[in-house]
Amino acid sequence: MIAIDVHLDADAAATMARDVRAGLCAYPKELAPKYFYDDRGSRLFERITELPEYYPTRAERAILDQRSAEILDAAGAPGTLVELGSGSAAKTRHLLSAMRDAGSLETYVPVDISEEITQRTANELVDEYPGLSVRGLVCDFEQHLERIPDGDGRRMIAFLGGTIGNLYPRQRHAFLERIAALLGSGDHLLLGTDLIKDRTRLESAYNDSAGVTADFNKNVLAVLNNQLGADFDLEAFEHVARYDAEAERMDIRLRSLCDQDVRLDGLDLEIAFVAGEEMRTEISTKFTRERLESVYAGAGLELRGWFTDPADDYALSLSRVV
Ligand code: SAH
Ligand code: AVI
Repeated sequence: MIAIDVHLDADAAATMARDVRAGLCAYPKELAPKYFYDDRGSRLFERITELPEYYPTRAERAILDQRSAEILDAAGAPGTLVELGSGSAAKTRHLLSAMRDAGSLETYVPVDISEEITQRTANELVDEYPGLSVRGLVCDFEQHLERIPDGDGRRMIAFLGGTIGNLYPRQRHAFLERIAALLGSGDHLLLGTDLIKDRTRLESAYNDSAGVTADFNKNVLAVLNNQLGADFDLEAFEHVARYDAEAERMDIRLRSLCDQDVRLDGLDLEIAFVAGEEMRTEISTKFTRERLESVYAGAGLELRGWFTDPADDYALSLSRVV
């Protein structure tokens, strides 16, 4: 019932070492957001989704709660749900339940970089959905998308949570083109995107009063300490999150609170930070329907369905190959 393929090998460790070295030696310094997600990072993200200020998860859940049956109908009643960046699959239950109720549910394919959360999620789902086959893939979805198992019948590939917003435009374009190449003629992509809104709401969603987003952001330093033998002092950095209206994205950084040197034994590298220096750790792009339509068109996809919450804060869109 459960088969999980793990593709985080020596290759992944070498990629991480190369990425981190390049990012820390660049000016300005930058780290990729995929490195937030060790077990602690995944748990911190789960706590973010419950924060009063972080509306995207609630908005997406409301859409899935109300409209999963309609979405699946528009997608031609797929039997296989592939989910990229699946995490805890908390909201995915709405789709899986609607598939079960329609009698189409056969296979769920979670794809995530975090092995612990993928295993945990698979175990929970086979208990909750008797007869469900879970064929998970632990990998970097930007590297190993083509390893997603082929299935018989119609598929829907879901990429929820707004995670597409964490990719730069060029990465996003390449990623959507590769997804398009995986879609057969009856298959669909279901994509979650956060929508542009006023700066105050956006910035408070990423500067929560309980400090969970700050802990999540700093977790990337803990990951480097654990996996690359670094000696980052997490107390010597502060969380910064601002909306860049021109680029239409949140810009999330860590600011050094003092002049400091950090040693990364695993890379045989010593890096200096000056007081006030900012290192970007994530972007989170916000969209409009028009912008998304042109992003889809550039990747050979066409919009077939648009589902928003009542406040128009967030959208799920359904697309297929032109
Ligand atoms: N879909 C869930 C989780 C979103 S958090 C939700 O909507 O709540 C982003 C998820 O994507 C995390 O589970 C993280 O581990 C995963 N992820 C981030 N970058 C990834 C990458 N490059 N390859 C595979 N998974 C990735
Ligand atoms: C996973 N991703 C869509 C989240 C976002 O909103 O961009 C990650 C996050 N970073 C800070 N808070 C949440």
